[in-house]
Amino acid sequence: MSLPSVRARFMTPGKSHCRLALNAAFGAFVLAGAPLQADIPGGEHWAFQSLREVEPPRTDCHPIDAFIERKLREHGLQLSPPTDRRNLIRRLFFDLHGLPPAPERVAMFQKERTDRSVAALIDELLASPRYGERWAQHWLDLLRYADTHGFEVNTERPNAWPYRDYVIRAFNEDRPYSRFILDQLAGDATGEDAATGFLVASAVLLPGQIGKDAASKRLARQDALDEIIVATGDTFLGLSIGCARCHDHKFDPITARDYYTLQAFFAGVEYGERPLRNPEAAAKARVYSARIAEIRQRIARVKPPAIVARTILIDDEDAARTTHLAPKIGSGAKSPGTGRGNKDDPGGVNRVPNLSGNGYTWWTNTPARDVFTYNPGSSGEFRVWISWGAHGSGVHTRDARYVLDLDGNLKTKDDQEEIAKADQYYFAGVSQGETEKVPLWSGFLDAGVHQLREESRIILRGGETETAITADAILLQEGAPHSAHPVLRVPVNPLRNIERFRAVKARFVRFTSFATIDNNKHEPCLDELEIFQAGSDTNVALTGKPTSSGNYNDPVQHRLEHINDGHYGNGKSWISNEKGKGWVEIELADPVKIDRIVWARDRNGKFHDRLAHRYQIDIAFEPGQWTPVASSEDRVPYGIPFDQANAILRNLPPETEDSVRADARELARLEKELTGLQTTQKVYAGTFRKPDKTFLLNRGDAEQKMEEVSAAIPVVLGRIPLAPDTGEQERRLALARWIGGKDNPLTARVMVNRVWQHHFGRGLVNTASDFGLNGAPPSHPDLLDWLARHFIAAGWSVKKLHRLILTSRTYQQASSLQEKALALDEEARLLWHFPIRRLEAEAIRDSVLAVSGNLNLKMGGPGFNFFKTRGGLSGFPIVETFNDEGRRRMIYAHKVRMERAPVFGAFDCPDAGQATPRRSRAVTALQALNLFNSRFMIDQSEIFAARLRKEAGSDPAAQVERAFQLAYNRTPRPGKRERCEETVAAHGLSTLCRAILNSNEFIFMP
Ligand SMILES: [Ca+2]
Ligand SMILES: [Ca+2]
Ligand SMILES: [Ca+2]
Repeated sequence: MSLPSVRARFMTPGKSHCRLALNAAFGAFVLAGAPLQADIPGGEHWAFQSLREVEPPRTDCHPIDAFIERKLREHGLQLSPPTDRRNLIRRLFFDLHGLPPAPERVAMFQKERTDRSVAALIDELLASPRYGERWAQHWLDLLRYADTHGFEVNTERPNAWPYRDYVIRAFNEDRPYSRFILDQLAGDATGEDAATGFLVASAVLLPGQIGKDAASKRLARQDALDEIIVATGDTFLGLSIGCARCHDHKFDPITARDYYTLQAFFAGVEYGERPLRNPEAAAKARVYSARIAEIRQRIARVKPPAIVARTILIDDEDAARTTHLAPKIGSGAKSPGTGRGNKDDPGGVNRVPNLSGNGYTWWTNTPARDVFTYNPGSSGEFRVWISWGAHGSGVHTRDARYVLDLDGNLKTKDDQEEIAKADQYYFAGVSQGETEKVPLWSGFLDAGVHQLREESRIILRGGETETAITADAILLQEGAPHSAHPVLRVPVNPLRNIERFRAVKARFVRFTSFATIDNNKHEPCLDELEIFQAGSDTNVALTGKPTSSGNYNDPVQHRLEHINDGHYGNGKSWISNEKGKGWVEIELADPVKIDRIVWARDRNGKFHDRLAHRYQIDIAFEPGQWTPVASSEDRVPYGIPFDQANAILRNLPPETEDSVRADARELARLEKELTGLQTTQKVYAGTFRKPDKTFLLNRGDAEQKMEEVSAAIPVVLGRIPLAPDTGEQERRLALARWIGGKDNPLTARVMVNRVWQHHFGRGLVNTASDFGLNGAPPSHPDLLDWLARHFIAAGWSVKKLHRLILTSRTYQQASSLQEKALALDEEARLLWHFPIRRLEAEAIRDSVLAVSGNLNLKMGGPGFNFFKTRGGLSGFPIVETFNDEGRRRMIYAHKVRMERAPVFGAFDCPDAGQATPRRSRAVTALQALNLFNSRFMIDQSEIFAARLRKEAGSDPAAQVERAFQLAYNRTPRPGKRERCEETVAAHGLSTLCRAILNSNEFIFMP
């Protein structure tokens, strides 16, 4: 486009001289004064000259009005009168928040009637987080921000959103614009990792999509760098530098050499993901960790309760104690992670660690079919805990049956008792919400206390619903009738294991190993077996006589007599002669009451192998009359992550002091928070390495290298001192400081123009991202320079710039039409009225949700879905109904590149294919149709109607009044109310709501 379209129109014959005057005003505009680089052809272009020191033409009014009115007067025009208070507050809300005001806020504002109340309203709006959400969208448009990689495969870019959140935060915090630039070009140096998402916001070919040959890789690299250069030039400088990739720029004094010297600033930038550093979270995590350590110390003083229970843990893979009745279909392997039900879940105050072994087994579910039995093989009274595999896929049965068969004969049924029913969609004890779609361990569900015989079995029986049924570990425990959880001891460890039991008179003590760690790779080793007289620290083993099942062949270090020689460590230990197995026994000198046994692999801590992890300790008074006193059965299996403090808390007896319980709750809370803080969020952002050498390329061809160049800014704009070997980060810092420097002629002009454009619908320069020779000349060059200087002087504060513009009469004037002005300046570039305009897609959708009363104001994080897939090849089935997450503001939608959002995409919503400095506002029939007929609008109309019934009662007149107040902030005009009431009577309230939400008045900014 060569000239503003308004000018083209004025060139048509038969127009008055006034139009020609206006034409001249917007014509080629060359500044007087010394150009920066007058010797370069094109260097005299206005935008390359320093900002001029201009003063407002008058000082008795708002400076902006002074500039605007002068130009209007030159054309015999004037500002329109102020708009009314209702329009003004609606205009400000839509402009700054993209949302309508609440009727109550409007009523208050209408009462105030002072300029001070307008200023206060502007401050209020700028202070709200809704402001950042609205204005960040304008910035993201420039960046072609999306949550997919683009090109044909268009895969998901799941960690792009931290950049979007950074932009929102930066606007809300009123981060100085110069700092905003620094963050985005070199956030790795300013502590804002996410901000460098700027560099890599464009579509990019993933490694697998690039040809394997070196030439293809070089071309792809050039393309990727080109995107960064184009974004930097367009966004910050309003310069289309990308045009100089192959040849010197056609219009602007930007040479191909300039292009490549600029490329050298980015020669070490790669597209990719990296961890998002968060210094605030890290500091918080340190405080939490210290408090957690403190509480843990207090808790550790609480003595763990004595264990007296027989415990039997049977995993679904325990072939010796289970029976398959139907052929299994598959297994659910443990999902990585430390969260609930994940592989390394260490347990918490309210749950045991993950005891599911390798995962779960599953079968096809047939109602009432028995698929599996657990065979505990022990008689006695046990509390039974069951578990299963949970999975959010929705195929697991919702009512698996657990049946105790007392005589173990499955043919006899009259002895069968159903002891539990499990919803295998969920964790134990959970019955609503969503479940992750991965294999998870359910945790234990209490199936009650039952009397078992040695031959008793527990049957897993098909539920009534769904297509799969799963089995995982069960646990039986004696003597824990009131416990909310199985009481499990710490896993064995090589250093020290303590066994406490009720005092019992003994003459023989035997330690038997059934299995050693590492799959029985070695024979078991004990460095000392200590046996303590009840209530004392006297080790009575020292005077006893050892025997064993067999001894390892090493007469120096590993000898039988080392088992009770009083010396610790590998060199003074006993080892059996059988891999995994073996027993060692001590006959005490005299029968004595004992209550504690302590054993270890190597108390010196050097050796970890040979550890017996499945074992039993028996005592006897008469030879051969063995009674077990301790075993590994009630320990958490070796190798499972285990949290001792939580285990203590979990098993606190009822008489525990309140302070300990309070500590327990506090600990649980802090640990949860800490996990959140320590979860490393990744961000798709610039990643940085040693820069490549940069060469001037002949015709942009990566295969035609010419001479090497080093980083430099375009010659027409001057030069910055930079050694050729400047480091990667320092290069970007230097570039960012030059762009955000107060002497840069383009940066401030370009930004104030963007802000102006979003307030008035059109910039002072009509081509917001092209300030070059081919761009449009400014309509008000003095005002532009004055604003740019003011912006810099006010510390690059965007909020102050908003305040300045919004407090002007120019902004607050009515949008009414003046005939003469319309004939002369149809597009109101002179601003003789406030140009009304249709809201953007985001503001329409957000406003519909707000008026219906169900807008979810949750900020930040991964986006919600408009499509059923988050990326991939074409074919994106659309989401039609939205849950709470989908009722967030549209800026939080997961944006699929090159795929317009359903319904709202028709409202000129950019598809992130290219930068969109200014949205077109075409009005098409498709928009109206889309909007009117969409499921979303039908749903919202019903929700809106429900809100009206709730807030206005059943009186149709009151409903209509409330509807108008919510949607339009006004009362229906005379006669209109009756017609609306008729609509309600004939077609229902939601039909009226739908008409209102589709009306022009609703979707236009007044
Ligand atoms: Ca298992
Ligand atoms: Ca039976
Ligand atoms: Ca020893």
